[in-house]
Order: sequence, then C-alpha cells, then structure tokens
Amino acid sequence: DKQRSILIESASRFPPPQGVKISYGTSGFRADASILSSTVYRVGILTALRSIQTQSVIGLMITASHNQVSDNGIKIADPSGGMLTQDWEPFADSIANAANPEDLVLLINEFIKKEHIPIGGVQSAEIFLGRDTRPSGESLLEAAKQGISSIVGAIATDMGILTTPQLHWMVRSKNKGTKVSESSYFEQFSNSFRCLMDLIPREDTSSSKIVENLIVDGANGVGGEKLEELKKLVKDLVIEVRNSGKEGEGTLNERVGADFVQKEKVAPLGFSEDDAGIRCASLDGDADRLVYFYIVPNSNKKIDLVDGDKILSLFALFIKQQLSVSNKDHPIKLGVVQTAYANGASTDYLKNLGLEVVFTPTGVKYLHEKAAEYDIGIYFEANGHGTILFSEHFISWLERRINELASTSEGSEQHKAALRLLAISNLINQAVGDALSGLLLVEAILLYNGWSIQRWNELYQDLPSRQLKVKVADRNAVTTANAETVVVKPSGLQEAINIEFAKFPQGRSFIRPSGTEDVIRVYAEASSQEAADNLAKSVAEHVD
Ligand code: 16G
Ligand code: ZN
Repeated sequence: DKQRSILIESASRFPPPQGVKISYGTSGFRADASILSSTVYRVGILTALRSIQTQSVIGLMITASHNQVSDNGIKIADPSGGMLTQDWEPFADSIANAANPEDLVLLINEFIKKEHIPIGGVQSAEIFLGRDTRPSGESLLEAAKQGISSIVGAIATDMGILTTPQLHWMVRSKNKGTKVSESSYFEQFSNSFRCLMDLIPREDTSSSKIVENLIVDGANGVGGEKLEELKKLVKDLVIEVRNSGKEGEGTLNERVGADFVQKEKVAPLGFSEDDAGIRCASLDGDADRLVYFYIVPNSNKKIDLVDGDKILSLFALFIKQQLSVSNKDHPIKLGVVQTAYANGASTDYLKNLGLEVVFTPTGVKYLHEKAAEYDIGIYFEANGHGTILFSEHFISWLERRINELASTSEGSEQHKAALRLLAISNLINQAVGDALSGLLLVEAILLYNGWSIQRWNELYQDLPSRQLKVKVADRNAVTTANAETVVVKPSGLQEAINIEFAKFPQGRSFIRPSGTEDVIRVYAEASSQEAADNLAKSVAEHVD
C-alpha cells in the first residue's frame, strides 16, 4: 500500500550505521552526532505514531544535554509534557536497530497492530520539534521531519532552538489548550515570579538588599541565550550571564556547565578568584539542570557546591512553611523524591523536617512518576534536575481556599501563604525540571528569606562524597534493585561492597550501570573526604 511504499522509500535514504547497537538509555538516544541521522529519522516515525495513538501533540527534542559538542541525541515529550511512556521504549530500541527498510516496516506494522494504532484513517498527528545549539542539530532536525512526514497525516512544527524544558512546556501547554509561543513561556514565568515577589512581607523589604547580584554559567549553550531573554522581563533581579555561547566565549559543555561543576567541584571557565563568595549558578547544555555554587576565597577556584539536594531542601522547607500557615486542618500529602545519589545529610535533614522521603532509580522518568502520587511532590536529583508537581485535585482545593480566605480574611497571612503556593505552582515548570524556572524560584525564596547563598548552604552540611566511573566490557552485566542501592548481579559483589563500607563511619556506597555512557558508576560517602575517596576506590576495585 501507499504508506508502506512511502516508508520503504524514505527509510532507504537513512541507512543505519554499521556494527553499532544503539540503545534508548535513561532519557533517550545519545551518541556521536555523525551516526545519529537514521535514529532520528526513525524516532520521527515513532513520535508520529505516538501522536496518532494519543490524539495529542508530541515533542521531539534534539539535544545531548551535558555531553560534548560532537555528540547529539533525542528526547521525547509525551502529551503531558513528561518523558515518553516507558511502555514504548522497547519499540524505540528495536526500530533504532532495524537493519534495513523491510525489517523496519515489519517492526512498525507489528507494533501498530499490537497497540491498535488507528493508522491510515482520517487521524492527524502533530509533532513539535526543538533543538539545542549544537551544529549537528540542523541536519538531524531534517531527518526527524522526514521520519514524521513518512507517516500519512502527520505534520512537524519546528519550534526552533529551545531548551529541553521549553519544548516539554510547549507540548504540555498545547495539549491543555493554552498558548504555546516562546514569548508565552517567558511571560508565564516572569509574571509568576513578580506575583511571588509581591507577596514578600512588607516590613521585610529591606531583606532584598541582602541578596546581591547573581552570576550564571550558561554552559555555552542554549540556556544562557534564553536566560538573556528572560532576565529582561525580571526587573527585581540583577543577573549576569557568562558562557552564554556567544562567538568566542568557549565551547559547549567544555569545562563549563552544571554537570562539570557538580562532578569536578571547581568553578567553570569564565569565573575567577574575583568572584569569590558571590552567588553563582550553572545550567547544563539543554538547561534542564541547575546547581548553585560560590567560589571559596583563596582556594584556587575551589567551590562550595549547592546542589540539587539543597535546592530541593530550600523548596521543601518553604512549601512546608507556606502550607502550615495557609491551612491547619485539611490533610495535604506532601512528598519528596530522591535517588541514591542524594547526599545522606540531605535525606536526614528532610526527614527531620517531618517530610516523607522516597527513593527511585536514577532518571527523571522514575522520579517524576513517583512525585505525581502526591498532592505536592517535590523531586530532585543531586545533579540538579528536578521540579515540583501539584495535583489537579490540590490546585482546585487551593483555589477554593483562596476564594474563601479572600472573603473572610483578605490580606491575612493565611491568605497570602495560599497565594504564594498558587504562585509557585505557576512559577515552576511542571512538565519537567527546568533550570530557568527553578532559578527564579530559588531567587524568590532567597529574597523572601533574606538569605545569602552561604546561609542557604548552612541548612545542613553535606557528607563528603566521591564519584568514580569504571570502564567495563559490558555494563549490563551489573543489575541492581531497591532504587539502585543493592547489586543483584554479579552475585557476591554486594557482599563485598557491604564489607567495604562497614569499615568507614557513616560509610555508604553503591554502584550502577550508567544509562548514558559505557561505564559502571561508583558512589561513596563517608565522614571525611579521605574516607569517601578510599571507599570509592576500594569499591571500584571490586567492579574491575
Ligand atoms: C540523564 C537523565 C538524568 C540522569 C542521568 C544519569 C533525564 C531527563 N536525564 O541525563 O536524570 O541523572 O541521565 O546518567 O532523565 P547516567 O545514567 O550516565 O549516570
Ligand atoms: Zn540536560
């Protein structure tokens, strides 16, 4: 039939690379850009099918996040704006590796049958495309368009160069029936920021003086560029963007960006001893991660890192406070989601606040899913990816509560606290972790509290930790359970790790196969840096 011949013809223009197995990974495909066009083309087909099946807009983002500039990759946004449903990942894997057009079409037809996708009817499909600033993005975008248009009735809408969270937000908004331009994205976040600023207690306006300028490392990527736009609309903040990706500023992710800062614990390029003590933040290459830091004076650009766990703690504390002021009797389920990478001191801190803390494996799809089980679910990975989810049920309760308070006690602390919660729900990007939206919320809370970054960092003291990676022949030989805290295979390995960390006070260590690189990752924490280093090293030796 017609559909079949279109597919066979277009697929023959995108032959897969020889002798490479491509796999979906933690959050999509990622590889050297030179081998990706067939994968992107095929994912284009997948998104068209997903759009037909869900009768919603789907997002396809071309980015390799914090990876080096020669890599590229694909992330897919489902109708809600979250990550592609895990049920479809095996299909993504299998079509990416189909050896020839005939095999590809066979796999597609099987899947269409299995999922009852009403193809070939009057159904239409729409896919929003976005890409980061990588030079390979343009030609890969073309491959995606070819994949999409090879499914009859599917159209691709190119949204241009965007951060990953911008694209996820657009997909979510479009499917909710609201405006989706880039300017509506900037408007929503700058307006909600202003709204939250207006709710800072009057007598405390002097506190805003405590908070000095913010310097942001844009990783020489798309986030820096977009922050330059956003900051024009946010009058209350003075933000200096460095590594914004302009000509001559440096290379994407090369000794810059949130991943570098978090893993190496040194200041990114473009920062110097002169910046010591100043509040700084760092975005990753597609601006879905955010960490803060400040340079320690006279330390050779060493930093004190204020990571995702601390952002989470700042958010959780503020929300908990606002909840307890706005409401005394209605039970609200507030939950916090972390991974095994969360610093043990952060978990203790959150539990001491009386919060429910749960753990999932690494990867936003797992944390997000868990957080959605609460009225308010806050999730963060230590690496700076996270957001806050508000259930619809909670938001409608909150709106009723606000109306009630407006008539009985307009302008009371209770009323304002409820309004602050509503403002947060609009200020945070609920589709996915978003460095720009997260940054505005951090800044608003610091202003509200009148806190410096040093004061914020003192919420608790991180246990010293160390991360290592071990190159192995087959990372899939290691499997884990209990949110990656226990090794299941190879047998005996967990027992060996247990023996190692029992030797150290406050020792904790786990290993897991990376979902983005061909390595086994080792994490260790203990009461001193030397102990954490030694523990990581001896665990790594067992992996080898
Ligand atoms: C991806 C994930 C991130 C995770 C990281 C782990 C998303 C959107 N991103 O970047 O959440 O922390 O992978 O990488 O899910 P690893 O498996 O190589 O350690
Ligand atoms: Zn990223």
